[in-house]
Amino acid sequence: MYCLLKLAPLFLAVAVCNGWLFGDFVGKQKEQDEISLWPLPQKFQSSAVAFKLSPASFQIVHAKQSSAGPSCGLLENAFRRYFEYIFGDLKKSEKSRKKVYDSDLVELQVWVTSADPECDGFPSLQTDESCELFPFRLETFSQLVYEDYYGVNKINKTDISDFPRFAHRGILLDSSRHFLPLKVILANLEAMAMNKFNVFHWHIVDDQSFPYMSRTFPELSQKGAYHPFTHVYTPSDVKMVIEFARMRGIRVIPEFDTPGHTESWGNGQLDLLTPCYSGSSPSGTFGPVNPILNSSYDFMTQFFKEISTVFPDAYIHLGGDEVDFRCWESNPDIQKFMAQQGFGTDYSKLESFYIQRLLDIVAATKKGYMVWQEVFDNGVKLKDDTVVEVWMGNKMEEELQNVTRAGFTTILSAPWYLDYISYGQDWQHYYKVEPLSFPGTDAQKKLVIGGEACLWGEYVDATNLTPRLWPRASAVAERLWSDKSVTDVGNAYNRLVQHRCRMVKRGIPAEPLFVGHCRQEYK
Ligand code: CP6
Repeated sequence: MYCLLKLAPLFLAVAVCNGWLFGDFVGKQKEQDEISLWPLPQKFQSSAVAFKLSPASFQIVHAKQSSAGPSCGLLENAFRRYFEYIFGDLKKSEKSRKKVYDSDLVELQVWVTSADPECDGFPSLQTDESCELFPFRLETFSQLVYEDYYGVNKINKTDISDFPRFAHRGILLDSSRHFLPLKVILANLEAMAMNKFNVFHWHIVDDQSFPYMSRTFPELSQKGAYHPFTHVYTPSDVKMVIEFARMRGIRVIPEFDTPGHTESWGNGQLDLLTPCYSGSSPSGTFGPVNPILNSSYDFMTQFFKEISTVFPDAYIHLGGDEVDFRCWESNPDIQKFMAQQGFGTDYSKLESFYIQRLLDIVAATKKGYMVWQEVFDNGVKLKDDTVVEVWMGNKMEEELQNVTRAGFTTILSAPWYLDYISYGQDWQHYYKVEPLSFPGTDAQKKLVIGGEACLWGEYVDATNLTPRLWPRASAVAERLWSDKSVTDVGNAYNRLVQHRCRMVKRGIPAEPLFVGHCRQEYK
């Protein structure tokens, strides 16, 4: 009998059960309270009809009609992971029970209707109807499972129609200000999947260190990382992050921020950075990438050729934020170049000159690019598919208006700087943000494809990153996934308390929202 749990439309998960279970609603009210969907699905209808799930009889299987089968690594991996999440904490007696009851739910059939039967593709901005949404569907299924009064796992008959409101739902982590061990990155990808985030924006290098190990330019990390062996991401580390993310429907977009924020690049690449002057002689310090040397562009050509093959995503983030002009201003060669080009003393023209050439170099690798808002603000000519990231909190709505009026897609991170902390429940501020509240036409609003929660790394490393990020980022997750009308903070609080306990139960040390307890505390 096929009876419940349609997680439609494109991924149909049909559950098979032996029979219907009526009655036996002891403690039902309490049980119902314990179901906490996060982020809230677009549409769902649950009923009081409940089924038991036992690890002895329950299986997640491919439906006969499914276009995917056992050769799909992503599905097999997710089946295993969620089976473990659903039953991992059960009491031994329930785990070893052999008898199958009429009221047991015995199969979750996964019916894939997309055209990629191997599921070996990578998630992308466009393919939100393919395999990549699957891990999120299974997450919803697992969130519907609850433990009854007797410690038995149950699930109620439920119809769900679910899809994300925004296609780009990202988390920015910064592995330059502090090195983030692989384990921490993977744990947070795991937590991202629980919250239906689908983009890992990897701010991998910056002024302070260069942990990315480049095959073409090995000296960048040998001389620019905090430590050349222990504080680096090897090619196999990077591969592992990308594959671990892919299994969870998450894209990995690396950011190699230039021409500013590049101090660490200078250690391993001679003449890449601009020498700053003090009076008429070099001061021994260095500024942004030197934009007047051909060698700088030759380097970028080779470097981004490598990056375009290492990272499979269609986009690379090229940064372009916060360029400090003081060093350029001090350098007589740069001054001469400015005069030759007719830039006067407008150094943003020099910045644009550099970025324009860089964008052309990266476009030649067939990749799309993302940039921080300054690149747009400075009037650089951008490819039509460029994603502009709006990060400045002042005049944010004006910026969204301008970027979308010019026809560019955009993502919002300005309201979601999670590196800022304060006493109290700041998740509510993140939750109350409405990304489309700026004045503009429907066509303009469509260009806002999502947002990112940013956790800049000045004050975080492996010791405190995960609890600082979760569940605060969960507020952003619901804003980017659920319908615009989902705004009740009180209701969100109740669900988020339980969602946070679920993350804790699954091994993610997410911090508490307020006073209280979890049935299973962190161990
Ligand atoms: N690092 C880089 C940062 C920031 C940016 N870029 C940043 C700036 C201001 C605030 C927070 C972070 N730490 N590379 C700006 C995008 Cl408030």
